[in-house]
Amino acid sequence: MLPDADAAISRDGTSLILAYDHGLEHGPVDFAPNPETADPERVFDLATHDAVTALAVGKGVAEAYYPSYDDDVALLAKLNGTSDLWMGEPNSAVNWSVDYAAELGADAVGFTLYGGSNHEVEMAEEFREAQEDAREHGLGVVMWSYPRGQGLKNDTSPETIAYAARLGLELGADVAKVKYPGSTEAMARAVRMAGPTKVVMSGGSKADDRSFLESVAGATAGGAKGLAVGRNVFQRENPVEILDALEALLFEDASVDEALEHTSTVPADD
Ligand code: FBP
Repeated sequence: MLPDADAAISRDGTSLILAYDHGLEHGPVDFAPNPETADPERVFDLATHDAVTALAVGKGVAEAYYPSYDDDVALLAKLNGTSDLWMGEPNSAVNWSVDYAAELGADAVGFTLYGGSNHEVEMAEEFREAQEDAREHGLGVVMWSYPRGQGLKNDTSPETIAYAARLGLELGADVAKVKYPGSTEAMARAVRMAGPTKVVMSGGSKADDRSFLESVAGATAGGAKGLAVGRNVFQRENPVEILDALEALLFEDASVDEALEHTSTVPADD
């Protein structure tokens, strides 16, 4: 981890990364709730929202769309990814090099590591190459740190998430993106384990406005420096509203109730 390596994808040390690698990771099913979002241009337009500090996409989408947005959007090049059609032990193909990502104008690179998978060793070796190449280009490195595989099924227990965050530090990530472990205390432990590596919360499947914003507030109260979110933004009927709410929560010190005023959810009575 290098100080300020994430500066290009953060604002005042906090990141709101819009993740849009779902067409690869999950397939078209993720676009069904808001079919317009199958069109990457819609999501690039969303990424121009002031709240968004970077857009995470794979190579093909970056190649096709980023040239029209490179003045307005910071590119987080998601280097590896595998489709949901793959039925083997968790693994992720490296789909583009850091050199090519830099050529396309990337501001940082992203890499999934499935700690605990039978493929952990090769993934860690691939991460090592990407991390060192990123250093040569002066690019920050974000690790999607998702322990899973063998006996570990998408585990979000506090101990597993603390380990996931620690893997980010141990392997040289500037930012570790981990699932929300369910409480502020558990997130605080993960943040402690990550040391200088910043921890951001992974958005998860779509939740109602209040629960989603409460989990973001819980994570940041535990020291998380923002979030990387996909479905909880682009699957909403009005993604701009939730981005307004996230901007208030992450960058303007708003409470959850105050942030909810940007959405159509009616705040609870006192
Ligand atoms: P979400 O906010 O939609 O959960 O996106 C975050 C993310 O890490 C994406 O970048 C990725 O496509 C997806 O989650 C992977 O989710 P999982 O592997 O847990 O199904």
